Amino acid sequence: MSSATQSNSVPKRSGTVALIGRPNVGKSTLVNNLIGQKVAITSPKPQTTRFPIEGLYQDERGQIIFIDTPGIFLKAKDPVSKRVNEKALEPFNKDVDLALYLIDHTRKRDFEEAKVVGITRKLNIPKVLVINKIDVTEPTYRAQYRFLEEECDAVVEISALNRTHLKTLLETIFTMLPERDQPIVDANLYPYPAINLDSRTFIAEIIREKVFLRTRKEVPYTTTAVVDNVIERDANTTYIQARVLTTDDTYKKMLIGAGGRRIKEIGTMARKELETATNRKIYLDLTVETDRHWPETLG
Ligand SMILES: Nc1nc2c(ncn2[C@@H]2O[C@H](COP(=O)(O)OP(=O)(O)OP(=O)(O)O)[C@@H](O)[C@H]2O)c(=O)[nH]1
Ligand SMILES: [Mg+2]
Repeated sequence: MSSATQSNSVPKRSGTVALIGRPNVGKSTLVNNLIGQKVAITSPKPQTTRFPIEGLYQDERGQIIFIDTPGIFLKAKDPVSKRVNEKALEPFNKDVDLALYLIDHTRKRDFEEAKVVGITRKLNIPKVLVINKIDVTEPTYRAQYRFLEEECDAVVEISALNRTHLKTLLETIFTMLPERDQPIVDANLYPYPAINLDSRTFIAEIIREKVFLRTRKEVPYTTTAVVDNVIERDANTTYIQARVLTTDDTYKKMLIGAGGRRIKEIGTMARKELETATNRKIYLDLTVETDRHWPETLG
């Protein structure tokens, strides 16, 4: 290679960046808004994300594989919570170049945060402390988190929801990633949408999000969604057959709602979002079933 070429070429930086944090701090919202499309479902309820989800970001500076993870929580007693908590840490057993430790300054530091601090301290990789929800000024417990600013290699304040300072965050991440001559993934392996989920899983996640948004208390935590059939009827129309599974008949009744109104509402919300995402007409046949054993399928 001639010296002229060498001096002109800016080395690219690429790597895998995993998020870590308590439930509800805004990890999935951040990944979606960094990537610019929905890869992970979000809701005001904790424990929305149940397994790690990857999404690819790339520009002239290089490639970043973001890994959204389930929030880490203290009391994991039931089988679903236990498994979800284990899954939160799985990405860190693989090659992760950088951790984004997200905190929500509007919530008090507590034992749950202490657990996350303990886990994060053991990670032998660079860490960026991401202070999220700066669009909210009151209440703030910023001072309780100050010690973390010293422990991490960089600090960035953002609003994931309003996309504030996301450019600064990306710039910080790129400077901390290793230089690599080659792309780390073939971008063609991440066709639109740029996620590592097959479409059935993605559709099931959208349905599960609507369950989280439209049911109360423990109901969302007893449920999952399964897609049985996706049939392309013609160039513009897709027929989807799916089920919401719950562990108990009582919850099944709540999910169906009076006169079937609740499940109809969940189905309509999911259908509309899928229509927007795919630009196709969607028929969604959605039913509710009791299956006490579905948590065993969490893997
Ligand atoms: N005001 C405000 N709300 C935010 C911000 N980021 C996320 N949220 C909200 O916080 C709630 C939780 O967001 P999620 O992205 O689902 O949080 P998460 O960390 O992925 O949660 P789990 O998957 O349960 O671990 C949602 O209601 C979001 O709209 C932010 O910057 N500002
Ligand atoms: Mg999440």
